[in-house]
Amino acid sequence: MVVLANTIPLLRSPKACAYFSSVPVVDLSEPGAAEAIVSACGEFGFFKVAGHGIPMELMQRLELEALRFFHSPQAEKEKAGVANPFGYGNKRIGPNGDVGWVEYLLFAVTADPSAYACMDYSFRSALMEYLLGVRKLASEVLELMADGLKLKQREALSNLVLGDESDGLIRLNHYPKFPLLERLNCSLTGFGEHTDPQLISILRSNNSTGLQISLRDGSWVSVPPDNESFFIIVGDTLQVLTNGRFKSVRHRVLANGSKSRVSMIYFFGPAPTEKIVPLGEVMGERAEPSKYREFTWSEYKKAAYKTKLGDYRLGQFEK
Ligand code: GA4
Repeated sequence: MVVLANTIPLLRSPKACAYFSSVPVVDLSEPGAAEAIVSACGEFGFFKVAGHGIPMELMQRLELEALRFFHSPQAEKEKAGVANPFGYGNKRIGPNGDVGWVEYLLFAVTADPSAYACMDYSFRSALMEYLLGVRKLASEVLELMADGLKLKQREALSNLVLGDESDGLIRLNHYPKFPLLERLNCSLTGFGEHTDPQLISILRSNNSTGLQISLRDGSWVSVPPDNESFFIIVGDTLQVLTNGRFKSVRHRVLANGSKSRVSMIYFFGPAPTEKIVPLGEVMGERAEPSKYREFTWSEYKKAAYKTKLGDYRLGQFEK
């Protein structure tokens, strides 16, 4: 009864949501990948990556380790420390009252294994290998993106988020089953709608539905799951760097209750002191004025943590 009472604010009546059957898919090993990335980022702020070369075994290992953690006793999980913002979180998202039908682990990415001391050896090593693989993927994607944008320096974007001082985060989300939902013919807000503050986020999930994105016309579509691929989400900072040419995509997760969902998302942010302004080359080509005032990543992050999940965070930085 207590569980139900606590989750009532998260209940949503089912609204038919179209399947997004035309998710742009970019095969990194094929010619034309750079152009396909630029076109998907402009139209949707979202695409799927195939041909990425990351072994399925690496993804599955982390998924199983995460599930083992989330199925351990509550007291064990809480030993990771209550997320503030890092650690183990249960239903509470961020510091400003947002809630969702989700439990998670959130950490800063570092090469120092002691940062993940709350995990046992096999969990930690699966995580660290996964992070290495996804970093390599990020550098490939961002270099192709720079090619597609015709930037002189291919590493202009990847250097921003892969340097020693860069601000990467890893989030492991578990949306538990909730069998009663089917009988109520309802779904639950797993993770409310929002945009990601960083440049890009790379998401991988098990084969369960739930992720939805908002299209340009404001309609919501449900993304067919694909546990062999990665989804790239354009964040606010990349929107600014491209002066709005790329869109940070609003997305959310609705839990259907019949199958548990596990996702892992690596958020690629720049160094705290990095100045964020539209790239000269992107502006030059289009000879347009900057739509945003200059800010540092640490300013943006500080401002973001004062907002609610669904707020339009870029508003404060528009000219
Ligand atoms: C959204 C994207 C990432 O999950 C995250 C989130 C962060 C958090 O959970 O601590 C925030 C949210 C996210 C943006 C606004 C603030 C901060 C919760 C919240 C209400 C880790 C991030 O970087 O920003």
